[in-house]
Amino acid sequence: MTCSAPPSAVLHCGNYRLDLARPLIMGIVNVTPDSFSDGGLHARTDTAVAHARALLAAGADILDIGGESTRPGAEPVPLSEELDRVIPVIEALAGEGVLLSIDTYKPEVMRAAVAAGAGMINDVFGLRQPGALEAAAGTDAAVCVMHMQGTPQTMQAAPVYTDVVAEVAAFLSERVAACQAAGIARDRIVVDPGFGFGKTTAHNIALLRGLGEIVRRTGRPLLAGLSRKSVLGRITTREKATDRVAASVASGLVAVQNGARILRVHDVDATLDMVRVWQALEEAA
Ligand code: 7PM
Repeated sequence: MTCSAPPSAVLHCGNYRLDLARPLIMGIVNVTPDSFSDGGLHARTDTAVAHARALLAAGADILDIGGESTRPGAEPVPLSEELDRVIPVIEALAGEGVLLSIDTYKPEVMRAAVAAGAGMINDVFGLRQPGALEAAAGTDAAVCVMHMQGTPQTMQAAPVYTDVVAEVAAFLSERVAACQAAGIARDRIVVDPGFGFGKTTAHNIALLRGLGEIVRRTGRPLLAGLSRKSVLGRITTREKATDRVAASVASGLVAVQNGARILRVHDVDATLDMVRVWQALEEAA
């Protein structure tokens, strides 16, 4: 089931229109409990907002704000705790003139985040949790639907695919159809193969090589999240996530060359340099 239409160049995200003619950079903002000082809610909000502003200054086009409820291997965070983490950060950044994305799979967090100013919903469960599709459809935000085999608690135990590229493409096509059936217009939808979410090293490599096929089959703009991931640690033998910046940029370039239009990254500055190099070569073509 192929779709020959090119991914639309403009993504509708609430009041924002995102031009995807060039690859965009989504900076990661984790709102996590402060492990250094017990500074409480205000200190945590301030730390996250300061980090977000630094990512903006470095050239981020989108900020992805997460309360750490969807990290691989992580235990779920209670709803009230997740709201307490992310909503104050979204409120503080809502006037900055940048697209804010909420990283959540909980319908209540989606609604509250969009009400507070988020224009994109990033759901690692691909809007499969009860009520998530309806919650997203009830907003005018863009949605990023991601593929994951299993759950964050179990997914890395023993991932199995016959043809990982075909299966991820089929899953994402089904989720795009489900979104549209729920009333989410096609021009609001982004797809994501979910690097590291129920995938071995070989699966991740096959997906990176096959990104173009996923773009063609889904007919939607593709977001790639490879930044500092453990697959890059295994390939490079870099144990510390912060030592994986070069590998992140290298894999990001391959993703862009294979059709990715949004890169979800920690290292916005290095990623922007890469995108500029790629762009200079594109413009000379
Ligand atoms: C530990 C391991 C902590 C992995 C955090 C992670 C994606 C995402 C994440 C992605 C989209 C991370 C991941 N990854 N959302 N959320 N795509 N759309 O590296 O690949 O931040 S959590």
